[in-house]
Amino acid sequence: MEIRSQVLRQLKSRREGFSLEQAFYTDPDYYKLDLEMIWYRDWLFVGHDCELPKAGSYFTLQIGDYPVVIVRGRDGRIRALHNTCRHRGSRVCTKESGSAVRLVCPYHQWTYELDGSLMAARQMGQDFDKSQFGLKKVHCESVAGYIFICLANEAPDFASVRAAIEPYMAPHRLSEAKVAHQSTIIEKGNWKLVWENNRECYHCPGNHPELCRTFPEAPTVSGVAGAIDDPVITEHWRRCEAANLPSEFRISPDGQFRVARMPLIEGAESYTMSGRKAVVRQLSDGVTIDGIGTMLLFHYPTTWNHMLGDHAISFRVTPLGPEETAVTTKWLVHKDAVEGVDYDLEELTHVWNMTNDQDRQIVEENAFGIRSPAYEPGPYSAVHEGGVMQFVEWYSNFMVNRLQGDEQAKL
Ligand code: 3BY
Ligand code: FES
Ligand code: FE
Repeated sequence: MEIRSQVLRQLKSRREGFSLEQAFYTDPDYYKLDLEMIWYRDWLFVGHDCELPKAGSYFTLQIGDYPVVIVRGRDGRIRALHNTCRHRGSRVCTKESGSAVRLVCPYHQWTYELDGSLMAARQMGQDFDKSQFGLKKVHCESVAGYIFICLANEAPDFASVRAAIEPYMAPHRLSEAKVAHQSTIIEKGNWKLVWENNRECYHCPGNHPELCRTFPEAPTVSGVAGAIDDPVITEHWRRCEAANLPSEFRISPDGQFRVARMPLIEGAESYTMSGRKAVVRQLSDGVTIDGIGTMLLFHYPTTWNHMLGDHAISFRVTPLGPEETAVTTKWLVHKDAVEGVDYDLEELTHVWNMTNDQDRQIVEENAFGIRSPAYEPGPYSAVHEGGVMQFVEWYSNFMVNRLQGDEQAKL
């Protein structure tokens, strides 16, 4: 309990425009509180519809202490289930991904239907009521090819997220795409450092030579302010919207998610060294013009994305510990695009493979320095780090609201 009031006090008296106190980036108890307040309660992006092509396709993941399996049912619906057997609790699905006719626990072979209901349990006696022992359900929603789950008993509203982001994502038809490549890197730093780094491009010129060939370093592109006053951006929106691509910058009232279609550097079509498209086969026929730049979507705390004309890239953040975070990147292309014919895998993935590794090094050095007893919160650049301030603001408000809400609920 003590830790809750300490965090609440610190967040309420935090110095605005400055990074957080050390403990928020290092302390196991603070990390546990992040899990409880955010990760176990809010909507989390986990993967793509197209990764579950048929009934019985599944993938698993771990959120803090919760193992979860995402599976497509015989009815075509995607569901999320707690991956803990209702017999004695063994993990049921042990592989990262696969395909199964039914979900069979490896321990004593209790057998579950793809919707989680218990179908068979050997020798449990006459009176055993199978209907009481199905795998527990996790809230699950799919929007424009993106699967979100929520571990809470009662999930926060998702309809407003869907309504805001679906029109921006839909033209890219990502439910019909395929994952051409994926990578998972481990960054030795708190999940919030991964986000803080993502939310600014102040670090780009000094660290991302490959990305900077095509991605503008302007804070109006990656941040949360000023886009509307930037004539290059507003002209980009006008042109894209005329081609039926929703583009204008939109951020949710609580700051948890944002969509905006932003221009790349003049003449660039894609994140390649040449700036030319990496995939010959257009991702979707919903995109009818060239030069659409990148549709940027972030949704805290799990995902940021780039949707281009020829491909899309999704990023998923998973916390592994107080100072360890996994970042999974997926490159999505047209489902019929053929490697070696329609795209060269090295060309498609090079820029972001390099960028991810550069960001990993930055985050790890950041974490290293923050561990110093000499660390104290430092000032963000008002010009370049508005996006970081916005993330920290969201985090802080979110934690304060939840912590205060819990206190009130107890009264
Ligand atoms: O991936 C991104 O969206 C961010 C924006 C600025 C730095 N990084 C490239
Ligand atoms: Fe799953 Fe026994 S723990 S069948
Ligand atoms: Fe970066």
